[in-house]
Amino acid sequence: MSGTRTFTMLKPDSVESGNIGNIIQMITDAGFSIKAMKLTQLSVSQAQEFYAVHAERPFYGELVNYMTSGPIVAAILEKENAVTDFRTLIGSTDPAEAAEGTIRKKYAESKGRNAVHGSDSDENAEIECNFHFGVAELV
Ligand code: DAT
Ligand code: MG
Repeated sequence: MSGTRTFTMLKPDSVESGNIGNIIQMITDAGFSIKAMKLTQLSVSQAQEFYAVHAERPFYGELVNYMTSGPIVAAILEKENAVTDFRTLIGSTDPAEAAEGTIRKKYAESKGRNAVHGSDSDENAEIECNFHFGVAELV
């Protein structure tokens, strides 16, 4: 059975460009409820750990630099089929390939600076929620 929680980050480009209000509106309009949310900034070691699965990829250094370049908004979202439905809402990694009406189509600048993160499986959603939030931070 599909899980009901996913994890998101509104990435540094979204905060910098003043789009976090619009993006949160899209998320709640799509039926997600916010279980936890904070403005924070990743350290280099946190970004390296979060994206460890990509450590061998050529863009890893650029990705870590970018994700630590400014504040992000981290959040836990709840909805039926949260992981799948949120991946649909955000659209393809590359905004040039993202469907109309998706967050990345509207707000992402490029494949690297792509506005928003969404967990790719229920297992990773749980790991990522726990990475950023403690039990006391959940409402
Ligand atoms: P997604 O964020 O859609 O799950 P991913 O897990 O494949 O995509 O990659 C993680 C992030 O790494 C992605 O959001 C942006 C960056 N990235 C991926 N492929 C890239 C590439 N070819 N060039 C630059 N950055 C890339
Ligand atoms: Mg991914």
